[in-house]
Amino acid sequence: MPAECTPSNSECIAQAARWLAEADHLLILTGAGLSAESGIPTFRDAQTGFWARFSPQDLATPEAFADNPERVWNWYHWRRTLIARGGVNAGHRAIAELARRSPTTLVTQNVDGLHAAAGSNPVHELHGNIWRERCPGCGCVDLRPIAESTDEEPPCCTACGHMARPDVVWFGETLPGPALEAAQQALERADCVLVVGTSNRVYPAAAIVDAAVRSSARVIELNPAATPVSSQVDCRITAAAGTALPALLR
Ligand code: BJW
Ligand code: ZN
Repeated sequence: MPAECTPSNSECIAQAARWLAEADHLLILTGAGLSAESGIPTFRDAQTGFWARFSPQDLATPEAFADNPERVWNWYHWRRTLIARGGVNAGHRAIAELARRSPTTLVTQNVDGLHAAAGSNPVHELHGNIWRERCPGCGCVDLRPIAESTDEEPPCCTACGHMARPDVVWFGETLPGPALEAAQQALERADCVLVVGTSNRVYPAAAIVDAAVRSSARVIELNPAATPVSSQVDCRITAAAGTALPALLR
């Protein structure tokens, strides 16, 4: 039975800050809402989310890439310019600081690389990284960061010449095993789970949160809007991450 965090956000923040300080092992799971205050759109927010303007079937599936790689690459080039322009925000920095204070596993659905830019290490990226490219031909991953440009030519693999693709996880694709395993292991030992800025609708990432609310860990959700697990978490902070996360440190 969740200890409903009804009174006010400031009381919820005080409660959550105590739980974070007491945690022996903290699991943090983040989503697009964390980077919203960097000016990077989320996916599912009405009006402002990417999926309010673009069809996921046309941009984030292997079929879309096979059908029109230029369109897909252009979208990712444009998103990289938004990320480079926005940079890290106070929420990314606060998460890096939380991980310095307690043993923490940081798992993100975000592909923007902003956790690492804020100093978090390691970062377990469930949906890949937009700054890397991968070759579907020979499987190699180009670890040189992709230049921030709006170059419209899809890049080719330097090893085999096949057209490369963004190293991200599209619908219908499996998630990277090591990141998923890190999340599952952290779930087994975590006594506190902080879920920030995700709609908890995309599986299997959302299954991590489903499992957390069934576990004995204290689950804190930080999101201005309700999600499918909001009624089951132990503490719900309905605020923007860039404000509430720094407040949790104070
Ligand atoms: C703020 C804020 C602020 C705003 N502060 N908060 C079980 C049930 C149903 C379906 C499935 C299932 N299992 C699998 C599926 C299918 C599918 C899926 O989940 N579909 C559902 C959407 C219906 N899953 C998959 O296909 C996955 N693969 C898979 O399961 O493989 C297994 C398999 C393979 C083959 C055969 C058989 C099985 C892969 C999912 C890949 C997701 N990829 C994307 C895009 C690619 C990466 C990229 O280009 O960026 O990843 S989709 C998009 O959604 C992106 C995100 O990482 C992901 C999650 O979104 P997120 O982060 O939650 O963002 P939003 O926009 O949804 O929410 C933002 C939240 O922030 C909101 O709640 C706001 O309120 C909040 N917010 N401002 C704090 N300032
Ligand atoms: Zn190749």
